[in-house]
Amino acid sequence: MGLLDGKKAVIFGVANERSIAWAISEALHAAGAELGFTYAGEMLEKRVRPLAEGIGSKIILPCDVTKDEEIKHVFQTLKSSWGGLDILIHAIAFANKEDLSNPYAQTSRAGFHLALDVSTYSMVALTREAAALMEGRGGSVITLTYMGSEKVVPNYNVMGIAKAALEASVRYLAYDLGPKNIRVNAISAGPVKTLAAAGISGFKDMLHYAAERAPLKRNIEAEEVGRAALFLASDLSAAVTGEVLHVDAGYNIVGM
Ligand code: NAD
Ligand code: IMJ
Repeated sequence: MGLLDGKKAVIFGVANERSIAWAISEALHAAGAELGFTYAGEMLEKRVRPLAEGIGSKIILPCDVTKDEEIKHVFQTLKSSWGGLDILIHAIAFANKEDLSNPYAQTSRAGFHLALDVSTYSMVALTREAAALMEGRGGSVITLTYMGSEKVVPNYNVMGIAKAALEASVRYLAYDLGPKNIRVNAISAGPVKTLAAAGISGFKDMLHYAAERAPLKRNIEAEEVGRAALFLASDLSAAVTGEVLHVDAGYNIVGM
C-alpha cells in the first residue's frame, strides 16, 4: 500500500536525472502514483523519454509553457487518457542569462516579461487547467521556489521578483481553489546542482557558503525535496494549503 496508490500526477520540469522534478517523480512513483511528463522542446525529449518510460509512464508530451496551445494539448490528453488528475508538479524557471549577471536595474522590459511569463504565469495557467481535471475529487498543486524571493541573493535578480510573485500566486490560487479541496503549496529548496544551477558562476562557492551557515551544517539532496513533495501531494498534508515549505537545512531562519 503506497500513500499515492491510484493517484495520477503530471510533472512539468524534468530536463535530466538531476532535475528536482525528477527526484519528486521518483518519490511519487515509489508511493504508487501514475505519472505523466512534459518536456520543453525536442532537445529534451531524448533525455526525458527514457527516464519516464523507465518508470512505466505512458504520457510523455512536449510543452513549452509560453505556448497556450501546447498547454491545452497536454490537459486534453490527460482528460482523454485518465479522465481526471490528482497532482500537478510545476518545477519550471527561466530568465535570460544576462539578467542573472548584470545589475537588476538593467533588466529590460522583454527580459522581465520572459522571466515572469515562464517562471510565474505558467503556474497560474497550468493550475487553471489542472483544477478543471481535479473537479469533484480535490487535488494537490506543488511549485518550486527559492529564498531569493525573500532576501537579496546576488545575481538572482529578476528571478527573485518572479519567485516573489510565484509565492504570492500560491496564496491566491490556494484561496480560489480551497473550496474545491484543491491545495496549492510551494517548496522553497536550498541550492541543488542541477542544469538551472550549473550555468551560474560561483555556484560551488554558494553551496559551501550555505552549508557552513545552515543550522543542519550541510546542503540538501534533491531526494529530500522529493520526500517533502510526497508529503504535500498526499493526505499527510490534508490541511496544508497556501504554504511555502522551506527544504533548505534551515538556512532561511538565520539572521547572523
Ligand atoms: P532544471 O534545469 O532541471 O529544471 C528547470 C526546468 O525548467 C527544465 O526542465 C526546463 O526544461 C524547464 N523550462 C524552462 N523553460 C521552459 C519553458 N518555456 N517551458 C517549459 N519548461 C521550461 O533545474 P531545477 O533546479 O530542477 O529547477 C526546477 C525548479 O526548482 C525551478 O523552478 C527552480 O527555480 C527551482 N529551484 C531550484 C533550486 C536549485 O538550486 N537548483 C533551488 C530552489 C528552487
Ligand atoms: C540562479 C542565479 C543566481 C543565483 C542562484 C541561482 N542561486 C541558486 C540558483 C544561489 C540556488 C538556482 N535557482 C534557484 C534558480 O531558480 C535558477 C533559475 C534559472 C537558471 C538559469 C541558468 C541558465 C539560463 N537561464 C536561467 N534561468 C533561470 O540561461
